[in-house]
Amino acid sequence: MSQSVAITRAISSSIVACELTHLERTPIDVEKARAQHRAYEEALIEAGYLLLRLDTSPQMPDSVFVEDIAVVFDELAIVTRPGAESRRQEAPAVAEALAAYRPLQTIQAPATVDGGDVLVAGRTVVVGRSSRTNEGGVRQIRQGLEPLGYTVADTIVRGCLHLKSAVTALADDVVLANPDWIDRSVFGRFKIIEVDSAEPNAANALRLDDRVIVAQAYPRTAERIEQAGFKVCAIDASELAKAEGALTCCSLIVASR
Ligand code: CIR
Repeated sequence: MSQSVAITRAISSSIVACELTHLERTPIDVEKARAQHRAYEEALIEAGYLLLRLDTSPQMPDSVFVEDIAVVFDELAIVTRPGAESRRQEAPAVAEALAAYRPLQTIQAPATVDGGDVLVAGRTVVVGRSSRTNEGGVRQIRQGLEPLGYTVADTIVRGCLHLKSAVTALADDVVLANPDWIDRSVFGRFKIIEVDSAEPNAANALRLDDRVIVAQAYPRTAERIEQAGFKVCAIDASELAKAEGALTCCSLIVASR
């Protein structure tokens, strides 16, 4: 496989009935959300990825947030068992797509994991224990990855839905974080770029090979990322944000090997 693949999933007509944890429900314009999602996919193609978009159905309101359904490593992919029951039916199609690229491991009940709670930076993995990811989920991830030489740490998620709402990796040794929502000691070995204090939700950025995709809504944080030497590409994800999703959530990156 010579080109890296980005797996996305279509926006369901029922996205208006998505799961919400920290947000009040506000009307979502499905066509506008689809246009924003297309622009996101185009940004992935422009960055050199082969796009693989999976279908959805009205029974899967949150299907666009494909990141929660798997975590992809060079050696394998872990197919999750999402914390929200409404999302478990999303897994089979994602597993089927990933099976073409990686051996699969699957999180087994009663453990739950949302991919949004799993931060990967090189050989370091940090798993957030949250309303979606439980102790059993952390244990199964550790059992799957430690034999492969990964270091797996865990931390509590507070203030937001997923660990990656609070912190994402911009490089193997750099994270972007909202300092109020993370335990700094867990990220001791990383350089931490803090989001601007006026932009608490800006910590979710999508790291690609040569650039970082950020949300247009957070220009001050984008400037900080740029000043740290990263190439930044900003896209409008405002409609998806109403479904409590951000940028990493909308793709699974399968790196070429
Ligand atoms: C959910 O609550 O599951 C969706 N409405 C949003 C999921 C966003 N995913 C992510 O942050 N990884």
